[in-house]
Amino acid sequence: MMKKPGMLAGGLVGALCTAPLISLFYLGRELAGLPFVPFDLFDWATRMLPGPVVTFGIDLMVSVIRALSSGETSVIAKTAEQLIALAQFLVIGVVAGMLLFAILRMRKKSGYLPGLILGAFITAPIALVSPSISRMERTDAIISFSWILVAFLAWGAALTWVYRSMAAAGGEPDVDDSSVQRLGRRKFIIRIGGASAVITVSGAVWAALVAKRRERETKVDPAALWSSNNPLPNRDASVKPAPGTRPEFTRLQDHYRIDINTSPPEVEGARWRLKIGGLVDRPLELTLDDLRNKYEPMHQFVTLSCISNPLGGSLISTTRWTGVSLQQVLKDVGIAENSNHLRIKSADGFHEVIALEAIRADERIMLTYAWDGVPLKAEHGFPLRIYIPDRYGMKQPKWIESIEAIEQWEEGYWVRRGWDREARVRATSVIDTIALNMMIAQADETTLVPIGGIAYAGARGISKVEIRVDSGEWLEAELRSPLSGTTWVIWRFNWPFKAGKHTFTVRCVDGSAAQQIETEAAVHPSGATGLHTTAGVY
Ligand SMILES: Nc1nc2c(c(=O)[nH]1)N[C@H]1C(S)=C(S)[C@@H](COP(=O)(O)O)O[C@H]1N2
Ligand SMILES: [Mo]
Repeated sequence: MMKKPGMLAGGLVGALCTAPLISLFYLGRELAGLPFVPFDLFDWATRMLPGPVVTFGIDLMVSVIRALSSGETSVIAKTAEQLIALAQFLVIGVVAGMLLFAILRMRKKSGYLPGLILGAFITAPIALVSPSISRMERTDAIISFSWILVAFLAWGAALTWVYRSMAAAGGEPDVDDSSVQRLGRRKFIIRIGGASAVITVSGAVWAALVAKRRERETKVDPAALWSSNNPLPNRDASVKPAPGTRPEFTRLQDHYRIDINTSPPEVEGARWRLKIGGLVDRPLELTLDDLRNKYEPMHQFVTLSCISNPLGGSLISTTRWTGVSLQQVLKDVGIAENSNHLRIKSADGFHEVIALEAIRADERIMLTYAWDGVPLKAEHGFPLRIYIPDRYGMKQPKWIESIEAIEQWEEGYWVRRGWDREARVRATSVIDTIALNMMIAQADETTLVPIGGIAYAGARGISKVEIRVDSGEWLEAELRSPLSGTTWVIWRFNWPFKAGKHTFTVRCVDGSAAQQIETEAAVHPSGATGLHTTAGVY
């Protein structure tokens, strides 16, 4: 006679029942926009964990990615996050399976009640913490809650059924299922594994096909992009980028992405309203069309950088932003005398606070609804985000839902988690290329090798870039006139080639004559500083 199945079996069966559950949630999301629980749980955890832990996790992930690959850090980071979220959920399933088997083992009769109770017990906290449910309208939230409840009840029942089948072989009196007896426990588990794999894979494939189709449908037509139809304003600039320098204008699909969401919040444009309230004379609700049509559109070439961008990193991009000056919109609401700040809240629970003084002083601060001539992509903040010159991305909410005029300054999302209050962009310069394959022969028999890259100092602009070869003198590079006063500047230095092992170092001076900080500092808490170098045998 076989023994009752124990915790080890519980863990295994937990995994085998949780994998199809993940697939089912994926299908639910793609077919009906229901919450994808594994990501919700992960997102909740990142919002709840103490700031230093999250920061450590992000830093670690960015360094591992940079050490292991040359791909786009932000894309790989999102994928890694998603895999961690799935693993986390699977582990919860394993632990719950162990727990359930342990409980069932202790009971004389293994009815379905403990499994159902476990399913319900798991649902309650998940539904409570799910950031996607908390963002929903009431009825949608109820539907989503019910879906999660039913899914977990089914999961609890499935686990129990497997337990009972296995226990039957162990001679449990009230269970008369003899299939396990016939098959043997090992074969039975293999069958369960097979069924689990079939459901998991077919569900995931179906969901992926639905997702692919929607992606095709919502794909932006390249012909609609501003950059497909217009030359860049500095096309005639005399300084040409050294071959191999990153594109001066980042293609939309290549723009880095960083936010606190494993998958971006999906905001429905037609139902969305920008609510402006708090200490104002006339609270306002604006539709997307109001923003597009009632106000003079404003276009700005903008370089956006993440404060977590390491020295020479790829979390920095440039495109053309379109929106309305916040000054214009605020005129219509009438800010009350006693109001000093605006609190901006986003659909994902992110928030930031900006001083009204800063807005009054800078008409470039802009509510942005389009990038490169088309509506913002979901992951970049559709329908509305803000642009604040000279600040890192952490100060600039995407997916904006409301703006409230308030009296006192408050900490924003990342400030509360230990990052810089101002998050003013620190000057940085980067070597992108030593273009050895593009040597320029000179009349005097020397050869020049173009070296190039970018320099960026927020809205302060760049006044000088210098290059040092090995421990030689600092030599001035040429500056290409930039797309605007707030974008990165492309620099180029024609290096008189000398074969051998060399180290190249770059530094810059910003538009207010301040030298780039040479002391090395990590990204936390105020952005990376230090000089970028490239070394090799040439
Ligand atoms: N609502 C919301 N806005 C946000 C964030 C976020 O997590 N949620 N992340 C910020 C950070 S840290 C950066 S660097 C920029 C990145 O914008 P992008 O992903 O469009 O490049 O968005 C900012 N705005
Ligand atoms: Mo960021």
